[in-house]
Amino acid sequence: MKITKMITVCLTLAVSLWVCCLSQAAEFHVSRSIDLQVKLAEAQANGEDDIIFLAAGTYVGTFSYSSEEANDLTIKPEADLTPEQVILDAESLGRLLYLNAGENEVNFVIERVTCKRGKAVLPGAGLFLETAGNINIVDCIITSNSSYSSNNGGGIYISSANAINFNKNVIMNNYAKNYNGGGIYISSANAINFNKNVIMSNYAASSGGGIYVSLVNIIHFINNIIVNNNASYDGGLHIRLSSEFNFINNTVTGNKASSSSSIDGIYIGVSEHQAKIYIANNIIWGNDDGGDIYLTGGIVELYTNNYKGIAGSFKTSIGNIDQDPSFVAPEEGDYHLSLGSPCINSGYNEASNLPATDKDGNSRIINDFVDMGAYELTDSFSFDPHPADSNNNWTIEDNEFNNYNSAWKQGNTWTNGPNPIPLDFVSRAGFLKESGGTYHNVGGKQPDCWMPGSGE
Ligand SMILES: [Ca+2]
Ligand SMILES: [Ca+2]
Ligand SMILES: [Ca+2]
Ligand SMILES: [Ca+2]
Repeated sequence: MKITKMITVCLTLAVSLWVCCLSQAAEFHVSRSIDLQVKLAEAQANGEDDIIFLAAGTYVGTFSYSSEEANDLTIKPEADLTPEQVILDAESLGRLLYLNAGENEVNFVIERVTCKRGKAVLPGAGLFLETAGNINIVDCIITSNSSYSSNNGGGIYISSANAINFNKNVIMNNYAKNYNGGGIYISSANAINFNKNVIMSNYAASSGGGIYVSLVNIIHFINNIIVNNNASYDGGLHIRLSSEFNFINNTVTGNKASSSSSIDGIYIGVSEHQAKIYIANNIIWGNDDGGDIYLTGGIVELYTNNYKGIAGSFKTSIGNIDQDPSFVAPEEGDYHLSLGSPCINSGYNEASNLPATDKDGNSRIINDFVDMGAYELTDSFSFDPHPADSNNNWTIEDNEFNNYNSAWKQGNTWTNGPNPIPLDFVSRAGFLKESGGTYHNVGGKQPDCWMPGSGE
C-alpha cells in the first residue's frame, strides 16, 4: 500500500510539474511598431508558447509570423486596454497581419486590438491565419481592410483550422473588391462559433458580403448582429457545411445582394443529407427586396423566427412570423427592440443552444419568454390583466368598463392599477370591450400590451 501511495504521489507531482511547464509561455512587452515585428520573428522560432503584450498606441506597418514549431501565439494588450487604445494600422500599404503555422497544431489568440487599413492583392488583407490548431479572436475591431483582384476575405481569411471562435468582435467596412467574403472568409475548419459579433457594412464583389464559409463541419451562430452587408450574391452570409448548423437569436437585416434572383440575407448549403440545420429565435427580416433565407439540403427545423422571404425545404416550421421587428433606431445602428415589437417574448425558451445571456450580457430570458433577435428587452413588465377587468377573467364586460370609466370621470381611486386612472387605460378598456371583450397581455408597455383576442 505504501509503495502504491508513493507512486501515486510521485505521479501527481510529475503531472503537476508537466502542467506547470505547459502553462509557461515566453512573454514579450512591446510598445513600438518595429519591436512588434522583431518579437514576432523571435516568437516564431523560440520553441516556446508566446504571449505578446501591446502597450497603448498605434502600430503602423505590416506584420508576419511563419512558424514551423507547434507552439501557441497570443497577441493582446497590456492590462485592461480596449481595442480603441491598441491599433494595428497598415496604412493601406499591404496585408496587415499574417500568422501561418502551416500543418502544425498551433493555437492563435488575438484579443482586444483594432486591425485596420490592410490593403493587398492577397487574400485576407486585414488578417490571414492558417493553422491546424484553434483560433480565438476576441473583442477585436477589424475595419477598413481591402483585398483586391481574385482574392477572398477582405477583413479576415482563415484557411484550415480546427476550432474557430469569434467572440464580441466588430467586423466592419471591409472589402473583397473582386471576390468572396467581404468581412470574413473561412475555408476548411472543424467547428466555428460566432458569438455576440457585429458584422456590418462589409462588401464582396461576388458572394458573402458579410461572411463566406465553406468546408466546415459544425457551425454555431449565437447573438450576432449581421447588418447592411453587400454582395452580388448572398448579401449577409454564404455558408456551406456538412454536419450541423445552429443559428440562434441573431439579427440579420439590411443586407443586400444586387444580382437578380440572389439571396439578400443568408444562404445555407449543406452537402450531407443527414446534416442538422436548426434555426431558432432569429430576426432575418428587411433584407433588401425580400430573399431573407435560402436553404438547400439537410434536415431543417425553424422555430419562432421573424422572416419574410424563404426558399428551400424544411421538416419543421413552428411559430415563425413575418412582421416589422420595430427596432429602436436601425438608421443609427441600434437594433434593440422597441416596446410593442412583435419579437418581444415571441421566441422559444427551449431552443437548443439557447445562450444564458443576450448580446449585451443581460439575461437571455426576461419577462418569462425569450425575445427574437440578438437583444433581449430588459424593461420588466407584468402580464397582469387590465385593471378594469375586476374579476380577472380576461374579459372586459360592459359593467366593468362602465365602472372604470365613471371612476375615471369622477377622479376616484381605483383599487388596482395606476392612479389617477390614466385616460389611455380607459380608452384601451373601451377598445377591448368593443372588440368583443376577450383580450390577452402580450407584454410590453401598458396599456398597449392588452390586445383583443383570447389566450393569456
Ligand atoms: Ca514560439
Ligand atoms: Ca436583392
Ligand atoms: Ca423577453
Ligand atoms: Ca372580467
